Amino acid sequence: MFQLPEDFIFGGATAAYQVEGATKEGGKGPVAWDEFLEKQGRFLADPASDFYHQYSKDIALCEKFGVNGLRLSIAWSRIFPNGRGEINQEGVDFYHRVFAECAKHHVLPFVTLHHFDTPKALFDQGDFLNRDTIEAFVAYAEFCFKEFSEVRHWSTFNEIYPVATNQYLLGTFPPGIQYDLSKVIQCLHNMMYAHARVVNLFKDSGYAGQIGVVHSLETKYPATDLEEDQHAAFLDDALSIRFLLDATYLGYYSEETMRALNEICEANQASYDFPENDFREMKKASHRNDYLGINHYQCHFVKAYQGESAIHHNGTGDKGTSVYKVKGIGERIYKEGIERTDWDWIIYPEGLYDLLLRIKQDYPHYKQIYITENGMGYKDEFDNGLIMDGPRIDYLKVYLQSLSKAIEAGVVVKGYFLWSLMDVFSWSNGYNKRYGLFYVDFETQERYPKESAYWFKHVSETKVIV
Ligand code: BGP
Repeated sequence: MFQLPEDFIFGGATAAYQVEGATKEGGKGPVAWDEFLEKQGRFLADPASDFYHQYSKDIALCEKFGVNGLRLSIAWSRIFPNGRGEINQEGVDFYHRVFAECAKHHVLPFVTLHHFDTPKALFDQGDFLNRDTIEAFVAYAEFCFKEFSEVRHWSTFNEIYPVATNQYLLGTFPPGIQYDLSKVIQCLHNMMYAHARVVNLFKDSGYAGQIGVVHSLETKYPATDLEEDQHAAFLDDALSIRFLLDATYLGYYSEETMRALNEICEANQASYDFPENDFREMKKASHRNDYLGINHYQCHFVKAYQGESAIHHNGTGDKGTSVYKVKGIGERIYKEGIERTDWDWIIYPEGLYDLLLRIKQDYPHYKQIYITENGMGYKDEFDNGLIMDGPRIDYLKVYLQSLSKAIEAGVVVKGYFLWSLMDVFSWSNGYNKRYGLFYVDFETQERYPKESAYWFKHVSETKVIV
């Protein structure tokens, strides 16, 4: 029997830009996404799930369905429309109302400061490639810590690796640049340094509560036993996992990480600048993280690849259209007999178990882990208010079982946030890739519990995964 601890958080995850809608309402400042999506012309982040107006409905649903934690982010540009300086009181009041509603329904808020939505004013000046953005981020964080004292669980960033790679390698996020490894690496480092600054600020000022960071960690396996494939998996892992965990928990990059990084740079004629002083701050923060948030959906099988970079992002749900080959790193492939979603995300729950055990071994002072995102993108069918999403339940079941095994093996995991609480807007897929426990009719903004919502409620109540 697979079980989860008594005091476990059974949460639902969201992000401001993906649920709030109201992108031009309530004094909110612009973000780069607004213009990027308009130009792309496929879909917009309005209305999304209209959480800006529907939040009390969503939080009431949490309570009803055993969801006792809500992961959400503050939209930086709702607080500081220009990224810094003038404060938008309407935005501040909105989040106070949301947190009050959470308290009323016994739902614990886990708040992320930055979830892919840097204010446009700062983004246009280089986003986190410009070190000035780091200073603005620290000031914004300080404002939030002082203002929102009702929040006790903070995360600095959501998914530093996808920020860097979607912006500068895949080009699926604004500014839409491809294959620029120098920018990828610099962005990773600058954001990890910004994280350290904010952790140190939080601890030095003695704010109540806990602080951590949310990383997207997708386990890498060699496609075969061949030495060259093993090396490709090592390189892919070094850039996407080890670099971030070293920065978070060591405060520097280990020799092995630097070896991989330099090899990748050489192949791509890329370079980086890691100012020596940054490491002082990062080392100080490395033992002060209260928890690690892990977003984990899939794993990758990696094969050696010698050619030029070539990536096709499957943002439509046409199975089999993904291509991911990166010069100097490797090629991600599918494996016969291993299932994947319509968006080509490989379903391999052992990947979560292996990842958790590895963190316990390599970074033993990690303290606590929350799975801050896991879930299945699916083209749900709406049948007169009934949504039978069996494949999603199957997915959740095997991943939660894997998690339960890792806890049994001694990994400290305190909670699990299912992505997503309700159907949301997806950055590069729009509205047909649904993840929610609650189906959203985006025209009427009605919510309908899916079969998975009833299943999740049962698991939350019994702590048994069946
Ligand atoms: C994570 C993000 C979320 C969410 C999720 C699903 O990377 O933190 O914001 O979007 O992935 O991704 P997608 O919407 O591309 O399927």
